[in-house]
Order: sequence, then C-alpha cells, then structure tokens
Amino acid sequence: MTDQYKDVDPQETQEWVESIEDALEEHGYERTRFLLESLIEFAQSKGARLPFNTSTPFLNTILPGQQPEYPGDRDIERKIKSIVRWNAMAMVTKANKETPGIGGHISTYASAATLYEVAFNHIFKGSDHSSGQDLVFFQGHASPGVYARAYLEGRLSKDNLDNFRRELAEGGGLSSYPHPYLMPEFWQFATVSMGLGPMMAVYQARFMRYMIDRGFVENTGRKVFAFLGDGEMDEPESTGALTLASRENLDNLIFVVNCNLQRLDGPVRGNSKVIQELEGAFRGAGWNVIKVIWGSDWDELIEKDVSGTFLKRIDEIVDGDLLKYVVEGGAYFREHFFGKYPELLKLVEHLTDEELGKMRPGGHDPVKVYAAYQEAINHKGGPTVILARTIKGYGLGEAGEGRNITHNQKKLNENELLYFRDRFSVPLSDDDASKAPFYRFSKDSKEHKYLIEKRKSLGGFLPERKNNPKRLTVPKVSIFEEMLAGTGDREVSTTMSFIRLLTILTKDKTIGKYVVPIVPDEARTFGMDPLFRQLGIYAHRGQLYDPVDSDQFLYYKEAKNGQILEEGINEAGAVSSFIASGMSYSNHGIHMIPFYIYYSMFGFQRVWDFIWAAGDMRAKGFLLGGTAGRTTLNGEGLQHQDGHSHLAAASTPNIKAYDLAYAYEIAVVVHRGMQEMVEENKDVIYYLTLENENYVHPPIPDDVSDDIIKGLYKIRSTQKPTVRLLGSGPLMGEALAAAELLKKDWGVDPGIWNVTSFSELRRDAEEVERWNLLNPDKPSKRSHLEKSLSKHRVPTVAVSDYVKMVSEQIGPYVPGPYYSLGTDGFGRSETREALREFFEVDRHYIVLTAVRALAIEGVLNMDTVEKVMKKYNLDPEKPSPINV
Ligand SMILES: Cc1ncc(C[n+]2csc(CCOP(=O)(O)OP(=O)(O)O)c2C)c(N)n1
Ligand SMILES: [Mg+2]
Repeated sequence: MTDQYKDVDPQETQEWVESIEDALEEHGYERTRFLLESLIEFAQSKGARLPFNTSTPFLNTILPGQQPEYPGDRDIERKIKSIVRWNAMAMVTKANKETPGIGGHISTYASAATLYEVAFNHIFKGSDHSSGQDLVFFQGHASPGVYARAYLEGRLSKDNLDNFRRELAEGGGLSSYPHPYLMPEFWQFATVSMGLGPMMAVYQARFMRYMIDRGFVENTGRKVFAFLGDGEMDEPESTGALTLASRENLDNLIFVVNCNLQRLDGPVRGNSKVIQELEGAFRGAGWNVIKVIWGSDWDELIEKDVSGTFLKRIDEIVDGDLLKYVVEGGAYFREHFFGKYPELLKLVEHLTDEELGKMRPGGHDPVKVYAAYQEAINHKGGPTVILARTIKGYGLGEAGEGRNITHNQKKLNENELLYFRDRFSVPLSDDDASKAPFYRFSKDSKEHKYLIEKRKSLGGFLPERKNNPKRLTVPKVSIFEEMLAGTGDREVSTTMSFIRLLTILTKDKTIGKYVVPIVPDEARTFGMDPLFRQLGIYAHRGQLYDPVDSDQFLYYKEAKNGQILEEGINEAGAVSSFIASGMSYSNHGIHMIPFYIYYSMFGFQRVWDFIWAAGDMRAKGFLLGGTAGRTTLNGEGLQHQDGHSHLAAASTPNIKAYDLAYAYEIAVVVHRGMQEMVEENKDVIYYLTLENENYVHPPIPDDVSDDIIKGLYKIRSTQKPTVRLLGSGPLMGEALAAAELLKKDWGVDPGIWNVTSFSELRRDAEEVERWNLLNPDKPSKRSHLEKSLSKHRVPTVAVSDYVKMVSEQIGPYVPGPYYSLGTDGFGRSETREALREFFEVDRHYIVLTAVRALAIEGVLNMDTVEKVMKKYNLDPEKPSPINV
C-alpha cells in the first residue's frame, strides 16, 4: 500500500469527505473547487508542503450528473457507425486481397469510430455554417474510416473505394493518408508524419487568432480539432507547442488523443498509464483536460464504490494489465482485476463474464464522448485536450482486438469477417459478407436521410478543402526601384537588401498588410529589428509592460494587431506559422504572403519534414535562408555554415530555390513569386538564400528579368570565348575576380554568367530532355541552358558556396566539359578568405580549374597549369577539405 492510502484517522477523513459532499450538493462543482483550492492555499501559507499533483484519479473528468442529454438518435447512429466500420475494414481487406502488400490500417479507425461519428453527427461545422468551417486534423491512419463515411454520404464512389491506395488507377484512387496534394478537394491537412499534426494544429489555431486580431476575419467561434494517437504523443513536436497554446489562451483549439494504449509494436506505456502521464503534461502546460476513460456501463459500479476500492485497484494496475483484460475477456478480468479484493468482486457479482468483458471504455461511448466535446467547445480561456480511452482493433476479435499485432492487421479471413459482421449486426448474408462488399444505405432509408440531415444542419460535409481566395494584385516591380538601381558605392549584403525590400513591400498600400514576416529570434541578426516598430510584433494581449527600450524610436513593440510573428527560438513553431499563413488562402479565403526568415542552417536540415508537409498541403510563401553559404558566413563555424540546404530544396518538388548575388535579383524573384502565388493562385514556395557579405550591387542589366527567373543570365560575353565561368550567389565576386586574373595573368578572356538557380535550370533541362525522349517525331526543344550556352562548346567552370552536387545538377545538360567547385565538408570558423581557400572555391582555384580545362582541351600547355600553382602558391599536398 502506498503512503497515500495510509489513513491514521479514518473518522476524521470521513468528516472532511462529508463536508465536501455537502458543498457539492449545496453549491455545486465550481464552489467546491474554490473551497478546496482555498484550503490548499491556506495550508501552503502555513508551511504544509503539498506535493504538486498534475493528475487526477483515473476516472472520467465529467461526472454522470454533469453530462448533457444526448442530442441524437442512438439507434440510427449506431447503425451508421457500424456500416462505416464495416466499409473501412472492407476497403483495406479488399485492397490487400487484390494487391497483397498494398497496406492500409483497420485497427486505428476501429478504435476511433465513436470519436469521429459523434463529431460528424453533432460537432464538426462545415463550410456553409454561419460560424465557418472547423479545421480538422484527422489521424492519418484512420483515413479508411473517413473515406468510408464519405462513401455513405455519397461523396465518394464504389470505384474510389475499390482504388484505395491505387491512385494511378483509372478514374483515380484514394490516397493512403490525408494528402491535400493528392486529393485537393478533400483533405485539408497532412498528418501522417507523426508529431507534425499536433504542432501545426496549435499554430493554425494561433494564426486564426492573428487573422481575427488583425481584422481580416470575424471571430465566429471556429475551432481547430486535432485527432492524435497516444503513441504519436511521444514525438517531441507533439507536446512542443503546448505552452504556446495555453499562453495565448487558444480556446479555439481542441486535441483529441485516441488513447488505445497501443502503438505499432506494442503498448505505449506498458508499465504505467499513458492517460495519466498525458494528463500531467497537459495540465502542467495549462490545458483544460477532459478524461473519458469509462463508458456508461461503469457509472453504477463507480458510484457504488463508496470505500474507494475500485479506485485503489485501478491505481495499482498499469496499461499492460488493461490491455490483457481486453484480450483475455471477462472471466480473466474478474479473476485478475476484481478478484484481488473481496469487496470489489462483490461489486460485479451480478454481471456475467460476458457482460463484464463487454463493458466499454469511455471512448466507445457516444454519451461520454459527446459530453466531452460539448464541454470542450464551450470551454473559455484556453485549449482543451480530450483523452479518450479506446480499444485498438475494436470489434476485430481474434483478428486483432487489443493485440500487439493489431496495427498491421491488413485483412480478415472468412471467419473473421463473419465475426465482424455479427458483432456490428451488418445486414449481409454469410455468402455476401465473406466477400467483404461495401454497403451503402439506400437514398430513401432513414439512416441515409439522418446522416445527410445532420451534416446539412452543421453546414455541409467534412473534410472539404476550399480553394477560392480573393485574388490580390501585385504592384509593379518598380516599387523596388531602389534594388533595381544598384547601390552605387555602398557595400551591402543580400540579407540587408532583402530587409529593405520587405520594408518597402510592407509599406505598400495595396499588398503590404497581407505580408506576414516570421522570424525565430533572429531579427537583429538580419537587421530586421527596425520593422518591430514599423509593423509591431503580434501579441494577442498587446503590450502589458513598458519595454526597456521604450525611450528609443525603434523600440520592441508588441501589439494586438502586430504584423510580425516573432516565434522565439523555435524553428519548428516558426515553420508551422509559415504553413498556417501560407494556407490562409484555403482556410480563410484570404491570401497572406508569409516571409519566413531564419538562419539557413536551421532550416531544411532541421524542419524539412514540415516543409515537405507544407508542399503536401499546398502552402505558399517565401522561405529565406539568412546568413547562408558555407564560406560566406565565416566566424560561426561548423554547425552554422550552410552549404547544402539547396540540395534539400532541389529535391522538394514545389520549391523554387534561388541563391542570389545582387539586390535586383531579389526584387525580380520576389516579385515573380508573389505574382505566381496571389495573382495566379499557384501553390509554390520560393526559397532564397541570402548572405551577409557586403559588396557593391550593380544596377539591373537590360532584359535579364526572365532569365533571372529561369536560373541563368549573362554577365559578360567575349568575342572568341575559350572558357566560361558560372558564378552563383556570393561567389559571383570570386568568379569576377578570377576572370580578371585569367585575363591579366594568363591572357584568357572568359565569358561570365550568373546562375541564380541550379535547380530551376536542371528542372527545365530535364523536362525538355524528357519531352524530346517521348516525342522523337517532333523537332527537339531546347532548354534555357542549351539556348544560352550551346553556341560555344567550350569548357565551363561553375562555382557556388554550396556542395558540388548543387552545381553538378546541371552537369549533364551543359554543352562541353563541365567542372564544379563547391564547399563539401564540415565548415569551421575563419576569415572568409581563408575559408574560400580551404574549400578551394576562391579566385585562384577557379583560375587553376579553368587553365587546366584549357590544357586538357589542348588550348594551353600543362606547363601553364603548373605555373598557375606556383604563382598563387597552391600546395599540391594540401589536405582535402572533405577529410580534415
Ligand atoms: C514520424 C513517424 N514515425 C513513424 C511512423 C510510422 N507509424 C505509423 S502509425 C504508427 C503507430 C501509431 O500509434 P498511435 O499514435 O498510438 O496511433 P494508433 O494507430 O494507435 O491510434 C507508427 C509508428 C509515422 N507515420 N511517422
Ligand atoms: Mg495508439
């Protein structure tokens, strides 16, 4: 027995309990809570060290007497739910019978069916509702159930269901999981990379607030729901933003954790109780927690347990035991759980083993689940989590109910199908049932009418993804005249140029207010802090304090209608804000234009999974990798110097990535990006790397804008080129310096080109190549690369501040021999010059490569190459930067 249960004076305890009982009866729940809290406070003030306890007894939060009346027809709803269950199971079973190994999940939805069906019938609001559409993150592995319901609603056809996980089938199939990219009129949120959903949901709710506080939309009480797995809660991201949600009082946010106590391999917490642990985490983070552990069958038993023995016993056991009771059935349950204490055994003596085995957990009881939803949607002042205990594989019996293999159960055999049919009274004959057909209520059945009527009164079907935003007009590129004109003698960095551009853009009368600058505690690094004052930092509560720099013009200004999202040291949160604002055109019907600027090293490699999800969800906006470039960011060393984010960007299909050298390039690229996003309504993300090296920016040459977008434009041509240099981003300066040396020291006059995007060049060249492959009968097309470079098949030397693979992307498509210089290896802190020499990307290495290329071509002697080495003191024994 734990200390907790040692009672040295039971009579005194009883008196206290009776007082509380009186208070509950006379004054109700709120007053009782107040009294208890006052007592605790008093005891603490007198020195009593009360342990901080974040969890409450393992009971339902809402007592039977506090439950609202159930608003629906239980009988019809059960029939509908049973058919949804059947169809979801049949969809996966059929798919795997026809195509073994195609996959799918039966058990997740089997556990979550009641959670979803109650919400579909009574809670979720559709887009025609006067409050607007609720945003729902569906648990990814429960997708078969969501499809099965859409089938009953008549939104999906039998063919669609037949083609679950066969998306290339004729007529199109259904995606494995929620993927808005693949089913753009259906799914809204990509959830299946576990942990991203909960975090993104928090930021969606927060962004909804932002839109309200900035006056873009009315507060109509819309909600964000996130349905999550209990195993999924182990992902650090799942709980990573909980305190933000309570800090910002997000009562528009509801998490529903499907606590079936199991994940893929086995129990989530065999040796303890995951629900209690989660309660502690959420309560500690300031959330309203509603536990739904026991179904109505248990009400009487718990009520009768005046001695607290049930509570004591339930406290002794762990989740592993609860799972065992489900699998072993009523007799085992009686013996091993109730059997420990005679008075407990007495409580269930009137029940048969079968009845005992069928007593449901709360998450399978519509009355309990509805009560939880009602309280959650009416809760004010903060977010709510519903922790609902369910059974994984509910209804599968021997085929997997509660068993460790259940997650991967993909098909039922004949006997199992018949068992399932009987368990849920599915009206199919033995013959029919063993073929696992889809079942649909006839149009004039009361079940069909009921489910349609319910959705109609709640504003239409869900999920449903909208894409009809109001188009915005992008001002002419001339608003960025300052960038286009060059900087004269002034030396600035591309990072500074971008901040100027952002300042101009946010001041623009037509489009400025739609811009959402996002930064994770790095604004001063990028010189963005003046915008704090100009735009304000978004804070729902405004600014409750006098900032330490309030006497200064550019003080730290927080405001309720602030425009900047300053996310703190939190790249995962910041990119979630980027996603929420980049999806605003769909979720709010208003194009917002996020500009998320961050240390480029903490971008792709840290949150690429979120960026991938952003692509799936068709988010749009600008990612700005600040202080990028392995050698351009010099003093910060190995973990700060980004020389590879462009590889990740290049392989993310919806991203257009640019590494820019000059201010006018930034103006042209951002301008074109905005046109694509808000005028043409394309789902595209632009990724720009920006650097902190200061140099003079020239004015924009004539007629290069289109080529800047395509990825390559000419800086200087020569009469009779023998070699060509491609510079990119900050290493353009080294390419230009190398050209000078080539001319001055070796009499070679190279053509010079500026590459703004290796990945855009490669994509274009690949597309052209593919078209030519598939269209042998038609005249060949030519890529931008070919059009630009094929006149002279001379050697080409490319240099960038990224790993060689970045510039090598275009290697197969460049006419003539192609040489790449890049920054492979770990970075380190040094001067920029030393780093460029170390990584062998400086002017001398460019010259060396060009001269050797000419020697190989027979234009120069090999002797000249040796002379180059000598002249610039290049050491043949220098260790490779990759190995040191
Ligand atoms: C980031 C990530 N890691 C692993 C997986 C593979 N995975 C899919 S479902 C699953 C178990 C899910 O358990 P839980 O969250 O408890 O959901 P349940 O199916 O039990 O409702 C795992 C490990 C994934 N989808 N995403
Ligand atoms: Mg689980």
